[in-house]
Amino acid sequence: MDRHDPPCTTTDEITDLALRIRIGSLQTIANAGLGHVGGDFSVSDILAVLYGGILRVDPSDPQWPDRDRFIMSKGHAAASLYTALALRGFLPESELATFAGPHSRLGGHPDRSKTPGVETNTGPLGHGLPVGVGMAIGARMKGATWRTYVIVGDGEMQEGSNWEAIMYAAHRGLDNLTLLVDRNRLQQGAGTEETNALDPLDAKLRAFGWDTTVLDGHDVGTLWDVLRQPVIPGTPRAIVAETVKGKGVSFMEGLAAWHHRVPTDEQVDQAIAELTGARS
Ligand SMILES: Cc1ncc(C[n+]2csc(CCOP(=O)(O)OP(=O)(O)O)c2C)c(N)n1
Ligand SMILES: [Mg+2]
Repeated sequence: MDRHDPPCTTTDEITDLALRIRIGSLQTIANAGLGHVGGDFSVSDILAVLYGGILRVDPSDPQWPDRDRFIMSKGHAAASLYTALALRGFLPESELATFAGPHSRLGGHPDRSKTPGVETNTGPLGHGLPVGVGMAIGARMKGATWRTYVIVGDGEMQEGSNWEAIMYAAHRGLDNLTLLVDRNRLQQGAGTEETNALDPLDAKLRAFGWDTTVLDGHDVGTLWDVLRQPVIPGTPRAIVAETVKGKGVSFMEGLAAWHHRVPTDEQVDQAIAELTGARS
């Protein structure tokens, strides 16, 4: 093991990291009075697997040229990304308290010029994957072995720019690119299927030439296994991670209203009690 390797060696450690990402995101949002807790909680297990078990990065040298690239294209889930970066050592955990405040390095949406470990600016949906395709092509041109990982929201998959990127990644045979779709079936104010249906999403990705796996996005063991499997040469990889918006908190799960509602102090306490209880 060298200092670039991810820190977790067991699924229990990844599960614990996911819990810390959820609690950190919740407190960050409650403190700032803004954020997107529902989509932070749907993606927390995926972030824990990536930062805990997959990504080779260097918190002491965020621009290390051989690092894996990770793009949180659903940039509204910034609080979970910042928490994951803090827990991996890119930021002091205490800095999370500055989220969205004056002069903070941690804006409401990620900014690569401010936050160590952020690879590209996101927030306007539909741009992270096209940038990731460019990064994967860049790696190929340099003969580099690092991988590019992109998380998109499922509502975000309604953006046409993604489908252009998906088509081109297959055309270029980018087997060094992994797309993870946070398939929580909700977007800002309603369900994805009633707004602009995506199903059958996996069949569409396969038809575009991607090696596609559908799995439970809260099953960290399975996700970790799939991400460590050898790639199919010449084929980009997609994972449709079926998730629940607000996962882990009874009064948030599956409710569009928790897309960007801010919890009260009482709700924060109840949520932490449920999250920590669910672990034992
Ligand atoms: C181009 C663009 N249009 C609209 C928005 C406003 N917006 C922010 S989050 C969101 C919903 C995204 O839904 P989804 O991608 O499913 O994310 P998740 O459910 O994981 O929160 C919208 C419409 C935006 N950020 N960018
Ligand atoms: Mg969604």
